[in-house]
Amino acid sequence: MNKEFLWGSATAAYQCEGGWKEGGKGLSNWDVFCHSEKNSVNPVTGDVACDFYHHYEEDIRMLAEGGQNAYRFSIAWTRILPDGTGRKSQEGIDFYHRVIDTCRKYHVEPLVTLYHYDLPESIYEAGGWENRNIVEQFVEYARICFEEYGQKVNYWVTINEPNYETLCCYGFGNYPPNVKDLGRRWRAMHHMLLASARAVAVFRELKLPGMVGLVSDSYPIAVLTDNEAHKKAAHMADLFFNLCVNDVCVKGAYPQDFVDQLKKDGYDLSYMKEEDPSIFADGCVDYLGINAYNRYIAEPADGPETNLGVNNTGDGKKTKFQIGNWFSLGEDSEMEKTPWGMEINPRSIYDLLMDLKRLYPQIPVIITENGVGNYDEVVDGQIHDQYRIAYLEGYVDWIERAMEDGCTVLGYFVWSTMDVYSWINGYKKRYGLVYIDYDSDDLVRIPKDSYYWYKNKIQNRRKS
Ligand code: BGP
Repeated sequence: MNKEFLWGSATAAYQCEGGWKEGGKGLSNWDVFCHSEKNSVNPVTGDVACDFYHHYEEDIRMLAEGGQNAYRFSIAWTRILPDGTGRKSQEGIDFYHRVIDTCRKYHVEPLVTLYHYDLPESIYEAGGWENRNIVEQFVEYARICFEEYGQKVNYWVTINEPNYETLCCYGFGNYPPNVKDLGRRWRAMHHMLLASARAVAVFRELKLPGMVGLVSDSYPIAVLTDNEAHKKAAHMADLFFNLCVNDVCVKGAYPQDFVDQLKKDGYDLSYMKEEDPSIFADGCVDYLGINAYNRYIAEPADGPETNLGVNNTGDGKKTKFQIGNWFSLGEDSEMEKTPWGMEINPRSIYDLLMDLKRLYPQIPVIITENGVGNYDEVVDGQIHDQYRIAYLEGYVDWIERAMEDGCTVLGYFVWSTMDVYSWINGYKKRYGLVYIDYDSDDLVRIPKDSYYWYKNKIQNRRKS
């Protein structure tokens, strides 16, 4: 097993693969959503995306030439099981064998995510994550992947971001099924956590080498006023954004005050079954994957009203976010923000890592995503993305300080390897170390300045 620090970058199937109807693939809910009228904010699709389906060798080679020794990607459930369950597709299975073998050929460690937002359409139609049947359906899919690739993959992720995904699906309403109903959200998230825990148990049963984790979008929570009401709000925000996922997959149980608050809010929790605590306890992760993008400033809620504003467009406009009776989100006006209102605050990743060390001292962490989306420009065939370099430099620097202060971090992945489809902002919001010229016939790849910066950084770190 690779004991070297993992310096890599990440993508997800729907966002980069394209080939939406190739290789025997079935339709996912994102394929259908992007072709529907509901997709009005950002009326483009991932039908072709970066065409990683045909360019994977080039993309992995470029990643390796950029000094990286690890690549995080996700498997499309619909390539393995086109209908979600039952019939397997050998063509789809073979595709990921080729991707993993290509990683190995270039001495790149694959970190494989089983589920990154794209659900088989038939499962989605039957209620998706709200329907408890999905737990065993996910296990069926996970088992196939573990059995197929388990001897050549050392790092697995069951599920990407149960928190943020369900917030988008059932809170902001900007991901399918596009509703605003937090009760349905908590239910869907519960099933995701159960599915993950059951898949972890299967992984152990198969006695495979390697480690299995879950990727959690986690946020340092800060207050600008240090009084009791603000501290209470910070704790509620921590429950809402972090602890409701991280405690379950690391400690095997929800925080009691989280469940108490859901009861107080009057949610029907009958979907929490008697056997669930033992499923959670048997499915704790080997490591926690952390997607780190943002810090939140907590303030007391100004009443029972819930307001789930979101900036979908990158126009710099402010939006209100409040969970009635829990907390509301404020803003630190001193801090620089991206056009989407995300705070740029490298030090916050240090605070987050120190918090995780305090809460879960036994669990190693991998930073599975960190990066900044922007409108990049090509000037004389080059992309001078100094803002991205400054961002990444700051975050890497603070991660290294956290490691010096005792945090166990096994790896760091930039989001993203190349420009990819952004869920709400399509192809305008770019995160890649490599630029994709979407107007060119063969989707030409151009390394950005940040790609070379990252290469140097990794080389210097290896020497020291
Ligand atoms: C994370 C997702 C990624 C990626 C990233 C950037 O939450 O795991 O898939 O999309 O966010 O998000 P966006 O493209 O919406 O800015």
